[in-house]
Amino acid sequence: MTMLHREPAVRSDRIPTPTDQRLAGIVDRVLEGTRLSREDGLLLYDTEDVHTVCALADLVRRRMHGDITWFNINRHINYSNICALSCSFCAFHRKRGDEGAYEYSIDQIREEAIKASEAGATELHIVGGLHPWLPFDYYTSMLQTINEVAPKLHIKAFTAVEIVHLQKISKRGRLKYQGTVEVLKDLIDAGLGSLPGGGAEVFDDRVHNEVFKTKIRSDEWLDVHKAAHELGLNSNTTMLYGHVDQRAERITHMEILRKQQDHTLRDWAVAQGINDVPGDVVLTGDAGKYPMNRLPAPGHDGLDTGYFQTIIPLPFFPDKSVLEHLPGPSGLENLRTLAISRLMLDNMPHVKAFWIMQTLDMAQFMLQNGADDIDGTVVWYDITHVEGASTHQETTVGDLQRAIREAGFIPKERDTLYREVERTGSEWKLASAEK
Ligand code: V47
Repeated sequence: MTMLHREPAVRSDRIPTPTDQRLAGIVDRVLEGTRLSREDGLLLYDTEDVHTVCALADLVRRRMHGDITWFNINRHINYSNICALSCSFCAFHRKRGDEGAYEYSIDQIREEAIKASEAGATELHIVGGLHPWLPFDYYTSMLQTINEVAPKLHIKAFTAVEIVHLQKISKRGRLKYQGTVEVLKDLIDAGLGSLPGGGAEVFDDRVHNEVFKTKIRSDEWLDVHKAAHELGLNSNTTMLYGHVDQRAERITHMEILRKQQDHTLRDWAVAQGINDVPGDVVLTGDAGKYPMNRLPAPGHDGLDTGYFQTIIPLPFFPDKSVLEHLPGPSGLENLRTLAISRLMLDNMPHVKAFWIMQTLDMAQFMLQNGADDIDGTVVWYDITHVEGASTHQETTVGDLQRAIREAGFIPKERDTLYREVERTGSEWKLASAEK
């Protein structure tokens, strides 16, 4: 893996004097590269001085990634919207026989994989509902078929919620954690490359009971990702906020993720002599105290496991859900939440502004306030339809690059594991391949 060595693009003198004096300590800690506390997180939400919150997030983002913004060329496949659950925030789920209920056949998935590969995509992002009747071998056949027809495509598939469902239907493993490991091994053998971050929602029992009671709880979600990391898979994480959750509960969510990532990265950090390990693994500090822009791919530079690559804050989109009466978060709340995620999640290499849920216009602001990744070309997306979008939610590479440049950054294409991609038309290879 190639480490990019460059000087931090933002100097401390670019941080304006806070108009809220209570932020002075936080400014010092961010400049020092010291971990922020829960109280700091709450204050970042409480303050009216959003400008300073965003400027701090931008400083950290530029320390880690300089002027680069990552994007990828991908396709989403939502293989079925039939779901045994009926979460009140979700407008995607249908029951069998409902109008609009669908499931892809393996032949349809094969076709989509061929089309994606011919178009030069590097990734398929595959998620769906908890289908009550599809057997376990539907899922392994799906992965095997994609691998056969498009072996270069990285398959990022199945949220932790789906993995637990697959564990149940595959009847593998009498012990819960061991069962997760076994089902993941089967999926890896069939071609699974990483886990997406969906289904995390907000790690809080009160919120869980109110809006997604039948879904797995935070401990199970975290265990699936732990097992994936132990097996060498990378994964992402999300936070679906702005419905019935309180801001303090979002900070709890961030603290829980940070703690799990500390555990995952501690051995690697000790091997690298980073920070004051064992303890916090802070990657957002000054140059020299952390690997300049990102963690190595699993299996490199003393890192034996996978890890969380990216936090993707997802603003709740109320339309057509049971919670349609709620307003959803405002643009400013989205910006603040993204900036706070960057500041609190100091051991998460990347922060993604998923343009489909933020809109491309808003995602541009987010790049200037903590995000270093905008996701990809997507093409088909059925889970949310922001601003009345159809399922065809595609943007071109040109549009992504233009949006990134206009926001003041240099667009760089990545693969799913954040390795730089070199491309001529639909032909691509990893930039590190020739080095
Ligand atoms: O799991 C569902 C959320 C997630 C709504 O890993 C909603 O790279 C807002 O996880 N309003 C799917 N959000 C999206 C997701 C994702 C997206 C892009 C990249 C990655 C990645 C992951 O969307 C679901 C759920 O948490 N969701 N309904 C809604 N009404």
